[in-house]
Amino acid sequence: METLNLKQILIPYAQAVEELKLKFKSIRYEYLSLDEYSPIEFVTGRVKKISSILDKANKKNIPLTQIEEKIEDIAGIRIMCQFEEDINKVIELVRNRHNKDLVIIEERDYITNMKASGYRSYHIIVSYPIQTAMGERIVLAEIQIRTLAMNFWATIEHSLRYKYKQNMPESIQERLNNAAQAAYKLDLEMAQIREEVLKAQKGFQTQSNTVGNIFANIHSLAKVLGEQEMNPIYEKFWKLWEEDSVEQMREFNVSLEELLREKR
Ligand code: 0O2
Ligand code: 0O2
Repeated sequence: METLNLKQILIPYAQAVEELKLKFKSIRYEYLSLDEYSPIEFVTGRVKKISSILDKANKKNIPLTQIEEKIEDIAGIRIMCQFEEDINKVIELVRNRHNKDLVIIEERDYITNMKASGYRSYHIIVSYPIQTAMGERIVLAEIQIRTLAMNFWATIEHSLRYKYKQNMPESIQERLNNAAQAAYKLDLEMAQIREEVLKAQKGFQTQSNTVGNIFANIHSLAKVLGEQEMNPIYEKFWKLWEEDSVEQMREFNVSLEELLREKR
């Protein structure tokens, strides 16, 4: 009976996860469309499994009637960043939405205050309104923000912890501690070359957007120009493609836009 009710209780959480995932993925898309570097690398989300909810309720002595108020991570969103610095940017993005589409309930900084296990991540607990067929429901969600290195460590540690429960062999515990140190050092190292990586990625993104624009313009021109007029355009494109010059590609795209304006 309780399991049945729990199943029903979880329905709006699935919607909260889908909506929040979409919102953060859209932020990434927005940055990339503008040829900007995105502080969000990728986003995942999940609704906590009923068995994990029951485990947590049992461990923390939470009555089943209070699960929704007391278990804050039934809806979980995870935002991965390339660099530690990006995490601050994402935190700001979330804070700017406070009292707009979500309400921040609590922030937990396990980055400055690493957990004893070696776990590092920034957690923001939010309440999030869901419009359902039965009216508005407000659910809690946990947003975890972490770097790729933090995520790598946490994912592996989580599966080992799940496997061994309370009986993690000391040798594995020690290796995990070393790995946590290594992940921490990796983030420090990467921070040193962040500017270089950013420049390289921005160049690649600009080129890929310019090529996309060129294709769209060629497609439009092909509708108004004959084959003879289009052939030199195709030839020019392939020549520039081989030369791999972003600047020349951009100029070519400007000339295509002008041509398109003339022909319209
Ligand atoms: P793309 O085109 O792969 O970038 P969904 O409902 O399918 O949108 P869901 O169910 O949450 O998303 O999928 P999942 O498996 O949790 O992964 C979410 C997104 O994160 C997927 O991208 C994965 O490709 C991406 N992802 C997962 N692990 C990694 C990783 O280690 N590195 C990188 N860069 N991306 C990863 P999308 O949204 O399907 O689109
Ligand atoms: P899932 O769904 O398996 O990921 P706690 O009492 O520590 O369990 P609390 O106080 O409710 O949890 O909240 P906390 O610590 O802010 O966040 C809990 C979630 O953070 C965990 O969810 C993990 O996703 C992550 N987390 C916290 N500590 C660790 C850790 O030491 N290692 C790893 N890998 N992840 C951690 P759950 O409950 O594990 O659920």
